[in-house]
Amino acid sequence: DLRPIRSPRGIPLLGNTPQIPSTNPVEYFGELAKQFPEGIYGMDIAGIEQVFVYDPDLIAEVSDETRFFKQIEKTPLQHVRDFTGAGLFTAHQREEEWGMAHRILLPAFSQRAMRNYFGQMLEIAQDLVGKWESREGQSVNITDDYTRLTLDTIALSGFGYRFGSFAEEELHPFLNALLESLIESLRRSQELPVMTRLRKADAKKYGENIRLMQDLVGSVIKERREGKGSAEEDLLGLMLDAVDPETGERLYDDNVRDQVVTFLIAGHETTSGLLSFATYSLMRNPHVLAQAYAEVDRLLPGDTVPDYDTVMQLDVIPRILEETLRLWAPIPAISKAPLEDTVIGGRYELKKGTRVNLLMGPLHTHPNAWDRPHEFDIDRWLPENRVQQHPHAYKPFGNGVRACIGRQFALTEARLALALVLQKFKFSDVTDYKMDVKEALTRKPGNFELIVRRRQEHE
Ligand code: MNH
Repeated sequence: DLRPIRSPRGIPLLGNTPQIPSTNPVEYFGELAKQFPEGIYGMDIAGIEQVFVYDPDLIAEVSDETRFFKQIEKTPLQHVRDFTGAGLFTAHQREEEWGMAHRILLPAFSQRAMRNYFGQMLEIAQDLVGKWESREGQSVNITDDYTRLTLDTIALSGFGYRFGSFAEEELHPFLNALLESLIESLRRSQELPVMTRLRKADAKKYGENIRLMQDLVGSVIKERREGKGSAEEDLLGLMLDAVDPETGERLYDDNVRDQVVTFLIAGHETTSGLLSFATYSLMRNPHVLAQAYAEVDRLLPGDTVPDYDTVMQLDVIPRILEETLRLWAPIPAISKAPLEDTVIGGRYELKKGTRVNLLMGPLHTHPNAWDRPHEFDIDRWLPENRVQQHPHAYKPFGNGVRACIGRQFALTEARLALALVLQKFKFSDVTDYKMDVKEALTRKPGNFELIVRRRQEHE
């Protein structure tokens, strides 16, 4: 009993291409979902048929790794490869580099391994606190400072490299090069190659930005090889020295470079977004903020310096992060493709290789899986409520073997940062900030500023 996958009305020849906005396209795809309550729709974009899915039962099928895989072709990641190559995030499943790096690095991302990074995470979180203490009563750009935090944290704990972002008024040039490269790669994925070839000046700038990122990473690796910087078992140490148990080989030099660029990107953009959206959500939900303050004052009274075990005892803060990832997933969509022609939901035909986009927003608020879906309710994440959840209605870290390797890292870092920030500061939102999402490969609040003040006793 097959049924066609419905589509928004398009235009002859051009299909749906002209209706897709160049800014925040995923937000637009989420809006369209409201017109297709069946939880799936299709669109013809630049001559390629794409499918959008957000019904939890359909997502359960798309999450079946015997039927679907992470396909890089036909997605923007194909162009992101211009600067991350066969790094973990953008590697084709068939590329040997993916399996080698995955096997070598997986132990470094276990919950147990997080203890090793904690000292460095704390050091950078204290840099953030120091900056905000010096801005008493002033407006700070929350997202930019969380970006400094997360970039400096992954660079120091992963590679023993100090960006020193908190000492600078401007964000590090690496970040500008990254942002411009991401924009260019997304643009390339939305136009015909003939158009890309005409934009000669943009191509030149793209090349320069990529060189800037690769040169920076090259010097990090060189310093390590020359024995400067920490030589411990951090990510870089593993990548340079460890032997893959399956092939008996080390990672190739170019691949180490691509992995470091990958981790610098994947390791900071998303966590910065998470912390920004969490702070925003706390401002909007004062009763939850009060619970968070109460928890911090109980576990970290006065100026107690957090240690790893205390951070692992937090309960309210982790639930704030889970709920933030539900309503504001920093990666708003991921793509999968069927390995062979298949049918989902017993009725929708998908051809092998079709780009199937999982839309986090509509999935994470789907009425079949969530009560009061748009309410920020951290009690959903109490153990007794968790067990009743739909098993495939929450995918902020992706799915299967290609799910986020840095999940524990992100959550440990974010728990610590939020706890420390709440121990020290209160915020006021005098401009009554209205959420203004900015999408690149990930999404973040744009121009999110708050006034920071030190908390006094009994506040
Ligand atoms: Mn992360 C893959 C979300 C933090 C490193 N990450 C993914 C995917 C999602 C994701 C979704 C799957 C993408 C896809 O299917 O195409 N990641 C997050 C979120 C946070 C996050 C929401 C923070 C919050 N990620 C981090 C951190 C690191 C990291 C921190 C590194 C320290 N992530 C990765 C890598 C991959 C990945 C590497 C690719 C893994 C693979 O394909 O093998």
